[in-house]
Amino acid sequence: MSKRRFLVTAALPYSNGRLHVGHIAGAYLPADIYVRYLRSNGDDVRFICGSDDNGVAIEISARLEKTTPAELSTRYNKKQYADFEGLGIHFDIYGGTHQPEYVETHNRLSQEFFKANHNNGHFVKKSSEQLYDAQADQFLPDRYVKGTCYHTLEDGTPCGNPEALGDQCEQCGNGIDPLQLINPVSTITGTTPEQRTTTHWYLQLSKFQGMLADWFSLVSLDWRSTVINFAMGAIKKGLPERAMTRDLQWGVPVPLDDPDAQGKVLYVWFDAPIGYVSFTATLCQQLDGDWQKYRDWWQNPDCKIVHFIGEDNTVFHALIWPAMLLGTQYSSKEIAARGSTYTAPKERGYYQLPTNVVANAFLNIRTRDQKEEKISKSRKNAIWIEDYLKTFDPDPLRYYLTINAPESQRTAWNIDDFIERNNAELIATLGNFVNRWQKIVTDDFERKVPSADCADQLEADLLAKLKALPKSVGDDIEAMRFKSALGRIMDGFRECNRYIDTREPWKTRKSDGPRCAATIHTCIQAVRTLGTLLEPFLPFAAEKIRQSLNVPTDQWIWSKATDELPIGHALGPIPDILFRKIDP
Ligand code: B3M
Ligand code: ZN
Repeated sequence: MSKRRFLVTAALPYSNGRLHVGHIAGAYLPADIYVRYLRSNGDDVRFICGSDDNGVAIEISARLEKTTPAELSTRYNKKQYADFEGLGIHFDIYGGTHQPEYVETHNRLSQEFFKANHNNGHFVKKSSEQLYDAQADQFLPDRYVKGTCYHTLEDGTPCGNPEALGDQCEQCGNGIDPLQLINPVSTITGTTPEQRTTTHWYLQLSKFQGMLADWFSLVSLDWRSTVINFAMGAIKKGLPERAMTRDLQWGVPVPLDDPDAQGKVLYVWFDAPIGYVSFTATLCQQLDGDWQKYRDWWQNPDCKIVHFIGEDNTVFHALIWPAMLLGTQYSSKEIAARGSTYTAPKERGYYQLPTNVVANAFLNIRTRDQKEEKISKSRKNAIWIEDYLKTFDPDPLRYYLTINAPESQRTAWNIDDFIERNNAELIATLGNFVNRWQKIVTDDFERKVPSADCADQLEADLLAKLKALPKSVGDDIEAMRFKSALGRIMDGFRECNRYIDTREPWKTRKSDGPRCAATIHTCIQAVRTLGTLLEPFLPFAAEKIRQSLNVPTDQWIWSKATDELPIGHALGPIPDILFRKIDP
């Protein structure tokens, strides 16, 4: 059977801050589990990530930290990479849209994308009034203007919120046109902005609606309903045109021979997803000596493309990015002629639409006084990965963020729950089962798999349950149900603990040697299966288990998870402690 091919991406973090547990739960951990599973399953995978370095947020952070965007983004790119590595999240490449080794390829591909869409007639050039901060010498993005809300409430009184932001008023919930704000203030310099005229290129998203809706109807059963519902809802309301250029220094220059394009860059959300492509190209250059090989992954119907993101990125990945991809292939006339029919390209040479866009909801934080709130830098309630890793091991975090994953709705990080699950589930259930028979197999059987002559129905039942697990856990992972998949493995450990409690080998070792041997034999086979299935979730513990069973890495794979270790097989050393107790 030929290998399946997958290109998996995880959202590119902005390189102006550190990573916290919410980021990891949202996109990176599920992506890493999925990739590890695919590899264990024998599939061919490329796992792509890197930092999102362009855009106004990076420029402003650099100004606040009194440094340059280049220095700032490189510093955070390195920190984020170290955080991922510390958690065992290994990408095949960790690029950065403005990092020295990546920026040239990234800019070239981004500009090609823009030109292809431009030549295909998907942009309209328009002038409009925007707020300008003369002191900072830049146009103000909506989020960087504050002022008094001009909306009227249902009872006829004015909202009057003096802290309304340029995109939305948090008090009355209405959208805000920054030009209408009363007493607008730039949040960059605190000065009063003026109005100036500027010109931008607007992507005509509404033209793609029919094709996108048709595409969603084809994939809807495989995608999470939260993503499909969001995307279809947006299409029902109608997709507004969106400016894909900005008045900024820092970014990808607009590649048009037009005086109005001078000094402008692409909107960061235009070039960011192209980072997935440009990092793939750099990876192909590194691996195959040919950057053009990226087409083998992106423009090849044999390859499945899967994007892992947090919920706030859904509009960009499920609607705008697919429109940009279609826009490289079809002109606006061709799209009008096709109406609402989407057909996936069958030949090579055209960008494929994503096979799946997997979005998790937000992870909130529950404080010790049981208040649930959004994780935020300004509230100072975040658990930073850098800090976590100074004290704790990666696997307990991976465990907690998976078993408590915000897959279909928001969940909350709760430190007491984290500690409780570490102590009760990882130590008392999982670690305990791996350890309970180690002394017996060492003292009584010279760390060799003993015979199972005396096995009867109880053993057969347990092994039969375990034999079914690779399929059911694998099905869950293929359907992006990571929480359920890990739950099944933990149920397996619970079952094993009940089994050993029934058999009591610590008693039978004195009274009934053959019975004891069959029990230990069965425990070893059970740990072989469960340990192999654990690898995508808890790779550090799984590796210790593998060494203690003395199974070679090329046998430590999904299809061999239920292969029995033969009688007489010599185990490795007693495993190092798998999980450390955490004192509340
Ligand atoms: N940097 C937003 C975020 O980190 C953005 C993702 C880009 S993915 C192409 O939430
Ligand atoms: Zn308001």
